[in-house]
Amino acid sequence: MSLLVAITQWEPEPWIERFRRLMPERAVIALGEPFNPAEIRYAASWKHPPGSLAALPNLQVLFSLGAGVDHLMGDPQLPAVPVVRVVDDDLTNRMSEYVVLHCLMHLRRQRAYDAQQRQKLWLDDRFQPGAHHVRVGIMGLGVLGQDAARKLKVMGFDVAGWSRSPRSVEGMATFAGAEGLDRFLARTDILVCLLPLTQDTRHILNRSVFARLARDGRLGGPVVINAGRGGLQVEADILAALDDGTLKAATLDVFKTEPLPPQSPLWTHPALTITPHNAAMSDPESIAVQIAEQIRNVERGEPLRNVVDPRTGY
Ligand code: NDP
Ligand code: OXD
Repeated sequence: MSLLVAITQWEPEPWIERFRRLMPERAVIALGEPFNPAEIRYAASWKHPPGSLAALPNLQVLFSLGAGVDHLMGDPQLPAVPVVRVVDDDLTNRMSEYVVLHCLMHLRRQRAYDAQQRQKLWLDDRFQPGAHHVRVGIMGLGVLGQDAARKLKVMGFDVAGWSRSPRSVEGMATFAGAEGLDRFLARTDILVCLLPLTQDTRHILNRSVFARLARDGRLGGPVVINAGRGGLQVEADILAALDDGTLKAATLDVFKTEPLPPQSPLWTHPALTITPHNAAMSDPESIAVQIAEQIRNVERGEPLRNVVDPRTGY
């Protein structure tokens, strides 16, 4: 009944330490330590090396340590067991903080004032539209998208959302599927992407989508904020759209290649704000507790929560 913890790109120690503290009755093994594959019933992964979970004959459940599961779905040798993802209030709150922060930053032109401060320039341009004049469109109305939408509405933004299947969220226009996309884009000044990366969403943030955003908004051009996944965006299209005015500005937390390579032109584009994939970090403290609880529930015969649908891939 052991748990194998397979983490790359994050520090594994805080996770291992918490799992061991929470489940003293079972072995918690870090990938790289010696173990008997037949004893592993559960695995917890953040970007495990592809194939490293393939030969576990008694594996029952695979836990993603993040909300997104594209890092698992990309493993051609992924074991055919239920995949459980993170749904966590702390993570959700952090993402909403990020989305609200960056929508407000674009609304209040903070990057321009930062530049002015460096030059000791006192230029009060006075042109600041109210949030109620700015239309935010959230792509992805799941756990994160809905929470961000609610908090943006509290700030006064005019919020709408787009999802795969029709969703209704109180006090907000919603659009769904390919047939709803054009109308959604046409009423959007700030496009916030909180989609999962799947076969259907890869490269959805492309030139054609940018060109269909509203051109009559109060920000002087459309803005894109992507905190979903790097694979959702075509980075060359973002640069070209910023250069030719199709986009006014963008905030990116996620990239095709992470860490973003030093030679990437994204780093230095004046209209881009870049953060290092930390819009919403997984906190080992709360997430390890949830996983330990799910394991205990499974062993009592209770159903798993937050199971990924293998047909949709999220
Ligand atoms: P959910 O699964 O709860 O929601 C996903 C939403 O995307 C749903 O509304 C879903 O539609 C919609 N969607 C999926 N496919 C399509 C499609 N083809 N067309 C239109 N809409 C689609 O996910 P979360 O909200 O929990 O997380 C979203 C993503 O955020 C994660 O997958 C991850 O990539 C990213 N993330 C990034 C973090 C960061 O730090 N940058 C941290 C955490 C997550 P429907 O409602 O119809 O199912
Ligand atoms: C996640 C992430 O998916 O941190 O949770 O990106």
